[in-house]
Amino acid sequence: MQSTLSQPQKAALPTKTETISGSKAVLEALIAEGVKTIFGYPGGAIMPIYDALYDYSDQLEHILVRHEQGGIHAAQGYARTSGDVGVVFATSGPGATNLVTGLADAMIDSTPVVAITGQVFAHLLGTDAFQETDVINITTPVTKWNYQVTDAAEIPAVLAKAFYIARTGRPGPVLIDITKNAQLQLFEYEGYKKCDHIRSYRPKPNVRKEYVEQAAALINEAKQPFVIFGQGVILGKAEKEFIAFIEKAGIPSAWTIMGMSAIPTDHPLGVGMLGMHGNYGPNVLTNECDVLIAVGMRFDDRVTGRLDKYAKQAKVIHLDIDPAEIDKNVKTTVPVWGDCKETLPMLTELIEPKVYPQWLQRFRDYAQQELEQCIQPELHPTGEVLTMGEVINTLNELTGGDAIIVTDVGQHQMVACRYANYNQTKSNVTSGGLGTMGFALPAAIGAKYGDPKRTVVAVIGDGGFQMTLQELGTIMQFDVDVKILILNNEFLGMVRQWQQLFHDRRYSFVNITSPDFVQVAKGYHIDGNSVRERKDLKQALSTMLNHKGAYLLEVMVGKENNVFPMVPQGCSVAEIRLK
Ligand SMILES: Cc1ncc(C[n+]2csc(CCOP(=O)(O)OP(=O)(O)O)c2C)c(N)n1
Repeated sequence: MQSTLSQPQKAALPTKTETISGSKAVLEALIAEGVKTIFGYPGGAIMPIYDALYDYSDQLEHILVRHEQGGIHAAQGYARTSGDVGVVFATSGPGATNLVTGLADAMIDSTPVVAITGQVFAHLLGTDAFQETDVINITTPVTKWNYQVTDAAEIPAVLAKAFYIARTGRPGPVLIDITKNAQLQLFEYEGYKKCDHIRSYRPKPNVRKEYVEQAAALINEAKQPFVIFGQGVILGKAEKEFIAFIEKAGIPSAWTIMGMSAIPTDHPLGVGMLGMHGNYGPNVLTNECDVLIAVGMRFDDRVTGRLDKYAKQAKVIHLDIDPAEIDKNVKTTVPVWGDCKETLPMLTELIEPKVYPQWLQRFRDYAQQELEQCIQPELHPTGEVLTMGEVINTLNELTGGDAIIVTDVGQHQMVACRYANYNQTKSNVTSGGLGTMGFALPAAIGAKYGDPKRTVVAVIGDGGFQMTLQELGTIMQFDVDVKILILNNEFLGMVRQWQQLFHDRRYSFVNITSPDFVQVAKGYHIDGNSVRERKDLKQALSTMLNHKGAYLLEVMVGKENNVFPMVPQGCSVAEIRLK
């Protein structure tokens, strides 16, 4: 990967007041916040910031994406693998509106991103000026906070607030819109002060000990407790605390798609993935546990299925940092509002060490049924065509579970998440809540910048790849070492599966033609290959992984390969079907 940076630089903070431009203040703020990489795309209304950036190339690395949507997905990928805030720049009007999907995606998946948009001169606001859009109103529902700056003197404090809000509490995207006059304006700069408090914003509540005690009492009395966890464990950097908790409690634990990789896939208490295409046991047994302990997850409808038939028999303990999540979808018996990095150790101290061999065995029995009826046929098909599962399984063999897997949206996403192995945290990057096709390729670029030492494999469908394939240009220009694995079923597979199962196989506009992906990659000077036969699969994957630099591998898979198990929409989790 080409890096224009040598060593991380210290922020060149002035020791006394000096006169600087608003644009320079923006870049000083980024440096003071520890930002090293910006994803972005220039344009008229953000030109002063780009002009200032010209002098900062030894301190800030700017990755020129090919579309602003690519920029924000890259910033999201960066945030997800680095554990820090991703930053994206865009110009006003179309540049800013191109960020909207990514902001919505970051909002629903709690991803810390700071987006900085240029805006027309303040005196032109409201005049339908060239490339003027009311980005503040457009992005209000899809940002944790947004703000328009019209005076340069506001910039340091506003950006300090932006980073504080993006990364604290339940993280999320923040958009700061800066008018061109404010970027150009000179002002008396008094240095940058990081924000650590905002009136009326309480990112971290004081934990109520009595609720932790009530939760511990419920857990200590439970006969069949079950832990379900989400990305809150990763965002709270509480993986160790979480593992200590489940290991002392001895409780079987299942992850949501966003919680994946918080514990190693082969952890003895890990019983698999929840949700519509999750594993059999954790879905069925949600409706048989007596105490359900939800940690850093939000009871998304894809996880709960039909709510009026969800875990009705269980007492529910919900640990979450966002009070809005408690009682939102599922009525809680004991709410534990707080940062799970704090609440989990408090709970661990109060619980008795236990094991539940018979209860755990029930998960294993269901896993065995799933293995026989679902997994074995997927991994060892009798037919000639490759299945998505065997591709991911072979990838596992070669990466040993050490790679970061970035997925797009569709069948391949569900298969990648179900079949990929993870040894370490922050290894699964996917668009969970919004389900944004086109996410994976740019997010993989950001994921690589966020954790450059690790292998990054983007698993993408033939449909989703065609949504953001222009980012091959970014990969080419900045020599980004991402491996692109396209699972090509010549269909918009997930929609086709639903049409097959619920619309009498009326395949309405899901037949998608693709270009020669290998030739497309070659046009961007990226090597690649395409395979369709089992005998070639392992070698092709190995060549991809061992290739120096980016590589695209297309694997032709069964056209009507379906993803099972599945909880049909409108059904209870207990009605999950193996076929
Ligand atoms: C931007 C966007 N448009 C439409 C959809 C609806 N959708 C969900 S999955 C899917 C099919 C994806 O097809 P492909 O990328 O080929 O992956 P596959 O399901 O075949 O693995 C579609 C159209 C979406 N999730 N995102």
